[in-house]
Amino acid sequence: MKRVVAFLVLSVLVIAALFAGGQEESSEQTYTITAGIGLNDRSAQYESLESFKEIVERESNGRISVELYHSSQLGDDREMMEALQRGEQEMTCPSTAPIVPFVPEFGVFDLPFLFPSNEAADYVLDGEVGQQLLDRLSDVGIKGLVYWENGYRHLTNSVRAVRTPADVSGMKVRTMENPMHLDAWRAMGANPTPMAFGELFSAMQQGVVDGQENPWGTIYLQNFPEVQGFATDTGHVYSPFVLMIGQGFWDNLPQDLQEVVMDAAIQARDTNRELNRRYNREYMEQLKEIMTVVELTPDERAQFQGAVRSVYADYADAIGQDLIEAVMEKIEAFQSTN
Ligand code: KDG
Repeated sequence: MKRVVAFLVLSVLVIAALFAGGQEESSEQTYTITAGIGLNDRSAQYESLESFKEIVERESNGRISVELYHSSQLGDDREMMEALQRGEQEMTCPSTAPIVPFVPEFGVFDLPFLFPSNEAADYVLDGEVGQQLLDRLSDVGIKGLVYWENGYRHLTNSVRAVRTPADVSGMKVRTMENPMHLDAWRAMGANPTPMAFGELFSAMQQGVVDGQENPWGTIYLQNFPEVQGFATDTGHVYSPFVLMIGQGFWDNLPQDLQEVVMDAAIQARDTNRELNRRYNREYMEQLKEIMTVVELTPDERAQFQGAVRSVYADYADAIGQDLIEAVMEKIEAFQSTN
């Protein structure tokens, strides 16, 4: 009997030791995050990803390595999000506009002239409404980490100096692949075409489109002045970026590594906003040296605002009137205390 008990105890100990060994092995498992973006390696977005990579690799003691790809090397925003869903790529960072086909509520951030300042945008995005939307991404197999910044978008074109909506009449303007952007440009009188970012430069070069709209940093760093002679500080929409990771990959990461990734995403967000704002300021000044930059008067800007107002009512159902009101209330709350 004693022998049987001793045998059983020994067996239990051996099995326990085996399991303990297994756990140790899994905590030493290594992971690779392949991250891709559409902008090039001179962008604030890429530099911020480099900072994310540096923090993650250091803080995970090499258990996570991050590989970076720029200039749509891994595909356009929509394709990369689909690759995240299939578990074929781990990370990307699109503007909110191409997220709308996946989660329609993200359209709220594409409403023209919504955010009065970068700081008001930070307040809403980093608050509960922003978080609510990030959480909605898990319905489509994606974990939304944090908001980074693309920034205020401005019109450039190869035809004429634009001061009023009448000046964009009939102009072929490339927009991001999002119906609200198309409708907003139609309302301003343009003839818009949706297109992935990776195709934009050659479309402008070949005259497939006359113009496009992007933040100053992108206009400068992607060499758009080579094919566009005119810019106008329309600032018609503030474009957030969403740093996102495949939900399957995320769920498989041990908790301590999830914390490392989330902390790095937040630290790199702060770097990103600081860098992006500086770039947008500095590159606007540099653009003035190489292209005609029109700065709108308040009255001229009001004409653009008036032209696109209809979009708010037209998209209330698709986005949800409650959500639009919740965002506007947050903006008002921010404005009244700042
Ligand atoms: O890396 C981000 C880009 O892919 C894209 O979102 C940039 O604003 C953009 C655009 O115009 O497509």
